[in-house]
Amino acid sequence: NQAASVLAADFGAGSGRVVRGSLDGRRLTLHEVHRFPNEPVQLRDELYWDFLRLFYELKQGIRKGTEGMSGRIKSIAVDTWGVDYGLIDHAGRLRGNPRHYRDARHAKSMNDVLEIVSEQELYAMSGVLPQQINTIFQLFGDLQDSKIKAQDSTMDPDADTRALFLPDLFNYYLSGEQACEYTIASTSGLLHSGEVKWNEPLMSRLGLPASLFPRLVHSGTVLGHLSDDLVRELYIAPMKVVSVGSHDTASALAAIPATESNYAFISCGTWSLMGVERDSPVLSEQALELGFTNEGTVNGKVRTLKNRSGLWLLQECKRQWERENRVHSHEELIQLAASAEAHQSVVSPGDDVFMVPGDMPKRIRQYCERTFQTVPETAGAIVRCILESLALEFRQTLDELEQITGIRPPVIHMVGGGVRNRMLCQFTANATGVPLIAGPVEASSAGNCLLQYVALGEVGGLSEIRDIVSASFDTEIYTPQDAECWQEAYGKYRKFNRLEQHQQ
Ligand code: LRH
Repeated sequence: NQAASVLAADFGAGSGRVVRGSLDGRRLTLHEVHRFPNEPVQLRDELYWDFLRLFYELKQGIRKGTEGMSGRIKSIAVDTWGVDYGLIDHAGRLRGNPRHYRDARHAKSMNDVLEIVSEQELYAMSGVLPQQINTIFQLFGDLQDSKIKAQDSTMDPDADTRALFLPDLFNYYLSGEQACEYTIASTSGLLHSGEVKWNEPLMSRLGLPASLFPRLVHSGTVLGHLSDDLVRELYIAPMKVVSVGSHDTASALAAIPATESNYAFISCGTWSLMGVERDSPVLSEQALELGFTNEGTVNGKVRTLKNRSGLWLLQECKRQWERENRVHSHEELIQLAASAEAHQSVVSPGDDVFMVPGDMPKRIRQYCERTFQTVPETAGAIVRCILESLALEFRQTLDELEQITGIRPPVIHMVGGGVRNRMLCQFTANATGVPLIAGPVEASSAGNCLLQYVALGEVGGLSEIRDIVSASFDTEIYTPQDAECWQEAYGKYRKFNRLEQHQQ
């Protein structure tokens, strides 16, 4: 009597994986069957995702994940990073590769939109913090480049161009069904704040046609079945295609093994998303000023969070050192950081200068020079500076969460790849003065699998998911240490941040 399994495809901005999840009683086990790099392609001054390669990898994953399972895979679901989308024509053909959220065009598109609708209005209407990566700005850029026809242009053969967020695009080519899932759509800036509903008045003000997106569905919806063509091509048994929390962050948060209320979460990978789960969005002026956004959770509620750079700086430094033939393994870098001197310099990891790919060690040095700090020269000093800065930014975010919600979270749950970085976990507990519970690492895949079981009627809902995660994965607790020197470091961090803001 072997348990039925599901396949979860989790696409991150740097790599993707297909995982087979099996629920045996109340225990979920994950088995990674396929892992692959996700490398964007720069084409002149434009940056794209290689969608066809990603779809190829997805098929490889399905093939490997079904091997030897003789029809026991019930379903598949996809989750990806937020905001990006592909355009398809009336016949469902892909109209070019999806743009990358780090494409340089988006800064201009954002400014153009803000001439029509102010930041305050956008925030009040959508609950989403205006950031240049947001779908709303990217789509406006497409409109200006005539990739999308304006709302009032009738008689146009392209009038029924559709936009599908990346997970919805994968689902469409897997199943033939077009739908937008709530959590991924909530990253767009185009929903009514806190509601599962397209914001048509907002779209109309920008000239975006209401027909641009298909219907919205809740997380945990069975969309359809793997298309017959794919079943034949892959030589596998049929399976269902499910929309889970299609935004990777939403899937990751579903897999937080929380037993207490009012906890803060950090979902840490390339990005770090830190916030709290709530029944309704926070839309105050203060929340906007402090940079908080409101996105959707798998149970149709809201996560109020800060969307900031996570391990991106470290990943980019590593890439730069590789280009210079100074290859360091991740473990080596952490060891070097451990022996570097503490609290020498801090940067603001979310600063615009760190946004686009490039020579990150140089940009970090320049940042420190500009702010009259000790300039970190060695790899160890740079890595230490990045990890301390991230931890201090988490401290600031925790304070701000208290300011905007009136509640100080008594504990932090960290999930995602960042959990592997034990130094970052300990620094975060130290900087915030709050215990940190770390794990699971593969939270997005776990959340993805368990939402499929909800859609299949085998798991009851979110609180059952959390129980299963607690029973299935180990977590580690980090207790705060060295309060005094971290408090001092925090004072320094605040000072340099203010200095930076004044100079801009
Ligand atoms: C993290 C993430 C984040 C943002 C970004 C574009 O992987 O999904 O929540 O939306 O990618």
